[in-house]
Amino acid sequence: NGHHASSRGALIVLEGLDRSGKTLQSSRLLSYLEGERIPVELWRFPDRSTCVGQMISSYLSNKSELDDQTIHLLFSANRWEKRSLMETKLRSGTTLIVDRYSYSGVAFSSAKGLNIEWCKAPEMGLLAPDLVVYLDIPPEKAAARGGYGGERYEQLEFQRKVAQYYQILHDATWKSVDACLPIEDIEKRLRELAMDCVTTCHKGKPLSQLWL
Ligand code: FDM
Repeated sequence: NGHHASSRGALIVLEGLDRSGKTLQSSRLLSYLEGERIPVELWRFPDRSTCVGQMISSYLSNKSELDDQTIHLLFSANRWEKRSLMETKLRSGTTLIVDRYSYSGVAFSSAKGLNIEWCKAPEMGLLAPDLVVYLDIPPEKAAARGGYGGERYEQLEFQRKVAQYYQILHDATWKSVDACLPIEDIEKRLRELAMDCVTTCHKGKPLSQLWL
């Protein structure tokens, strides 16, 4: 019917430091929403499957060197190259769970010393998330979880700086969840937040754009 034809999916982003539990929680949320018969897909950035994504992947694993501005713009280009597909999916009613987005882009590059407004500029006009869940973990606790895989940014001192920039980016669409709670508690909170968001989007909340 008409209502369903016009209802769109929600853009739900998970953010947080490395080892905050984003990847585990996004896949759990995916299974939950699937079980609720909600059309949903799980995406992640960087999307390493594209040509740009392969350049990013090689940089992250220290197989290539790029200056800070260049890699920043590649991360952004990697979101831009998915933008139209993202919009098509959302408008056709599919909810997207996205593991990292522009907030990672700005927080990580600013933590290297790039100007934050410069970092935000290429993100302007990308689709704005309907919900950002920030999995909040003290950098020391994240490091103590182990399993930093040796990629470029996986160092405590750097993660501390990233955490500071995430705080600066905090806006009205953000919900912080304590990432040190038991996994099931975080999962439950995420389910509630996601269902509320999906309902609001189905009811006709317009899609908007980032940082314009
Ligand atoms: N990262 C991720 C950035 O620096 N900028 C970005 O725009 C994005 C999306 O890349 F260290 C960083 C964050 C992290 C690394 O790691 C990607 P995962 O494990 O694939 O999330």
